[in-house]
Amino acid sequence: MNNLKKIGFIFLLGMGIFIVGGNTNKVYASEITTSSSVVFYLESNNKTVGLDNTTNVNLFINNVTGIMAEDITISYNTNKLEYLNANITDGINIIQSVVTTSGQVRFILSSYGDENVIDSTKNILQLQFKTKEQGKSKIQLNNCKISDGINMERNVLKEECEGIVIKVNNDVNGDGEFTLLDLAIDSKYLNEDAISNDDYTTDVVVNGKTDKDDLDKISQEILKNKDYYNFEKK
Ligand SMILES: [Ca+2]
Ligand SMILES: [Ca+2]
Repeated sequence: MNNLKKIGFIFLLGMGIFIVGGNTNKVYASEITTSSSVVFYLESNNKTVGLDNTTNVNLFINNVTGIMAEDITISYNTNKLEYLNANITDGINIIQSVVTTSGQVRFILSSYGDENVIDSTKNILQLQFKTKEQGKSKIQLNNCKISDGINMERNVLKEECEGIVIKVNNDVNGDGEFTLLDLAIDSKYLNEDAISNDDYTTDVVVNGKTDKDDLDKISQEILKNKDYYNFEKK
């Protein structure tokens, strides 16, 4: 190795040590990507819903500024959920919406003029689904794009999209059958606002309240539940 090569080698070795050493406590600009920041996400007030009930799911845009248009595909399992409709927020237009039979809805949205440019977190769509099957059901976001109306148009990465899991409970406590316990739970919360959480779905006859109609429906279902108590069997 001649002197010139030696100097070059030492220089490169030094740079390598510097870079490796630097990585331990330095964040490079290229590492600060929006991939750690969610651009689109779904949210619902009721993550647990009764069977054959409707539930609202809100689509939010987040962590972006200067956005004028969006192309979003929402996918779900048609055995578990039925898509009913979508409402938009003021200032946003649904230019196109396409529903497939395989469980996808695509929305092409745009802001209504520059005064409605999206500069902060915003709920842009309210989607309504009907529950069809007990269990957990995912609603996902795919193939999303955004544009600023100047010169930027980009795909929103998969990791920048956050879907939602809806838990569909047929009965009150979600064990899959109506028994006396379901009746007892609703009786405990009678005449209070409906409870919808990971443990209970008290609003069996949906009206936002835990009420007498819920008790009647639960008791009818208990009578039908032959696995629980087959009263007529001698
Ligand atoms: Ca139950
Ligand atoms: Ca009710």
